[in-house]
Amino acid sequence: PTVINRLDYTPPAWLVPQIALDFALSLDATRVLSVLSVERNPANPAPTLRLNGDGIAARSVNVDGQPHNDWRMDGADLLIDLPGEAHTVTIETVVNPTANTQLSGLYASGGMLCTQCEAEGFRRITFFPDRPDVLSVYTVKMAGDKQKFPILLSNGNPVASGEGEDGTHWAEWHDPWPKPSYLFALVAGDLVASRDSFTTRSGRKVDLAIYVRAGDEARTDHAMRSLIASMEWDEEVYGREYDLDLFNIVAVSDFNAGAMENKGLNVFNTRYILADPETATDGDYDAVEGVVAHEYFHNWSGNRVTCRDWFQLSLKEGFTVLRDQQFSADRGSAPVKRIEDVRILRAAQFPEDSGPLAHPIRPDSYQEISNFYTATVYNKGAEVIRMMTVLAGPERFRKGTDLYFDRHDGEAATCEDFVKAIEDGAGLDLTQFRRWYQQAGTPRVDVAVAHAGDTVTLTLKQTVPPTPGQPDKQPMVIPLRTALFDRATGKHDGEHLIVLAEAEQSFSFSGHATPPVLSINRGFSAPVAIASPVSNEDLVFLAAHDDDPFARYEAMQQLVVQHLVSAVRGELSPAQRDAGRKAIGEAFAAVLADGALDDLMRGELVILPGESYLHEQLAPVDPGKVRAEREDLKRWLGETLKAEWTTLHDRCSAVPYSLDAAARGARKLKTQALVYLAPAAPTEAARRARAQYDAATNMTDRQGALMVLAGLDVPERAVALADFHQRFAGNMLVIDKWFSLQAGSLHPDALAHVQALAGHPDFTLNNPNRVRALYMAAAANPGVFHDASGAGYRMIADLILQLDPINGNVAARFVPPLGRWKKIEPARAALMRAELERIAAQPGLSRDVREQVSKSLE
Ligand code: BAL
Ligand code: ZN
Repeated sequence: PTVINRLDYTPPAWLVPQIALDFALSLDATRVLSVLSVERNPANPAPTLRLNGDGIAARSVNVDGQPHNDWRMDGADLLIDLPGEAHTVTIETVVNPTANTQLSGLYASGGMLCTQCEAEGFRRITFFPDRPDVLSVYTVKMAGDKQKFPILLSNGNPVASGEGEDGTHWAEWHDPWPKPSYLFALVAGDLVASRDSFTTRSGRKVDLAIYVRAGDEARTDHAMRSLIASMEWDEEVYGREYDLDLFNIVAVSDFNAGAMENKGLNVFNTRYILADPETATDGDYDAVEGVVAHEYFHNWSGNRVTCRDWFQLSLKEGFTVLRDQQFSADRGSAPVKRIEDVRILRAAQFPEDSGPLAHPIRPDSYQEISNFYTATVYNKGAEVIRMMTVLAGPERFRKGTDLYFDRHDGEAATCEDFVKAIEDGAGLDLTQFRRWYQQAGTPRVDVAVAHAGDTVTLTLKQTVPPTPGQPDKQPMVIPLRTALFDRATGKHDGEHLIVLAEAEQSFSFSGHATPPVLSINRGFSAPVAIASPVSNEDLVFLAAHDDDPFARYEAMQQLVVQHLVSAVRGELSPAQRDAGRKAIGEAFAAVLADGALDDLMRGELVILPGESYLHEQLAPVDPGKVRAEREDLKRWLGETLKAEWTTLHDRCSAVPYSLDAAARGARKLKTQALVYLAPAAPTEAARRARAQYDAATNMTDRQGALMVLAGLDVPERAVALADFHQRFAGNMLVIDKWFSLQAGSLHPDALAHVQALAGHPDFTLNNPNRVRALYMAAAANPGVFHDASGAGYRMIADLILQLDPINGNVAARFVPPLGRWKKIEPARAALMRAELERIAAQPGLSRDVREQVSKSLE
């Protein structure tokens, strides 16, 4: 396989300051005429113009207006040797959008045409130096059937339009901002717009439009409000103003990812645009707000300052994830947002960091860049920049980002450029900190606490585990917000920022006559795993008293993790099991009774650690035992606190629907109560769930009730599932929920349900949302995936093989769950490995799947 290495970067030999594209649109044969103004790049004197291609053929090549035959192919790329300094190169290609099931490049979705070019889709449309360091001013003309494609959109501003012959029309767009090809977009289809406007702080009126299919426009209000709020927030918090007279969003049902930040023309998965109370949960509302903000924020962190090469992906993604997290924290409950973000990191990124596909946030090599749109590059990337905010404080960090935007506006920059700008602007020395960009693996910090006289000494030892290609690691810079609580008063004497920079380091604090209770990594100030021997008693204390909400949550998690890990390992005597449960029960009861807590936060505190996070604490893992112990604890909590859960369910059921925090908190807790009652009192839980389902005025309540019913072997289950399917027939996003709830359920026959659902008339491999709804939920459900027979592994391997020729990008996303075999107990591990070998033996795999599978077998 061809491996691309970060250190092999060379500048392009030719630049393309201008490109004019002309599209004759058709669903199955779109003709693309591309006129490139090319100029020699003084940074690289090579004579050859390399135009990348992928699955396309040049119908004609002209240079400076003359037919040109002196070109050659190098694999899929078209090469032309050019003398002199500047030329005009014209190339004609024809593409078939309907046949493009990969959904990369120009493709058809339900009769409309749209594009997805990041990372390397533009080369599937026309030949071009398809690399992010070639920035061009685009002029795009498109013509097509007026009935089929009444709306014609591209980046920038519309400059001309008119009628053609035979029922056709045309439009021309011009984007004044030079951009790389991955930010190009074109949309043509029968769409309706919801419109609004925003006036920037310097007085530019920006017309906003969200284009959707007719009938969906009533579900765009939340996305529009989120867009306006994002535009305001970026001005206030980062001083970033929008730079065009219009901002368009298009929602499309067939989409590989969540959304795409094309300049002035964001293209979104419908999932992150459409929301109304009846069809979208509170979580869906938050996701819409977060993704709309994320794509909007890319206008500066990504578009105005873009990436030099794809190894720098975290430059725009890590930073933009941080920005969207900060925005959502400001819009709602900051503590709850932080907990959710850490939960995602632990569930998705920690396993990446400890598996065969581990890579630094700035990878050193890749075979297929699509495989590096990962939780590491995105979420750990955000955590790394968040640590800079902890080290610098908000004002100094802002000086750093101002300098970054000033210095690199209009450029294709590197992660190093970002770090240097923060260093210079914020006045930090990040020399050693840069290791976060180089070293993969989640650092582990072992904490020992000693008390003598009135002094407490913390001895911290860090270990960065070996990862593929990186056997030896250097110490990282780890900022840990820390507090020492006095047991008697329940208070601490102020927070300390400890910066651990050596392999082992001690920190002393005086003024503690008695041994205090340690609260460390408050707010999750560093993306590390803390190993600290805290007694159950102290964890119960912190869960009740810590003034840092994240630390409170963390104490609850640690209490449960310690117990479940020991239980799974068979280390608990009956007396220890009782004592562990008693401590957990006490902490839960205190949380349920604490009048000072809001319900949103209460809802977080009573969520048990997820199975994937528990798996990370165990090696090798027996997923069956983890499931059994976790469910048994849930049942015990359901029984022990039955009166509390039923009272809670009654109280929360009386709160009317609104989007305010109190009502959202009530909805969250209402379903949590059912989650605990379900294993303890299934008949009672099913009755309550059915009542919640029937009385639901909104999707949060309805989905929550259905989730609980889907996991129970009760008569209400089939009735509610059938009702849901019939009630929402035709609404693709809601039918996705119907698939996913069944695939993710705790029902003992969930695997058989998934196998049957694969044959359901509503199932298709051609729609990524539908594939993910069924199979990603199944792969994330240990009860299905890790079925001891190996049938879950076989099902996912079969899916990968079937999906790969249709959509290699989406197929490759299913490899990592199988790739975790080394962490799993030997019998299952052998079955997982055998499935990976079966996939590897298949000829003609996509580069995406081939890379993931071969790395997973190493
Ligand atoms: N750039 C790909 C989609 C996103 O991260 O916004
Ligand atoms: Zn992004």
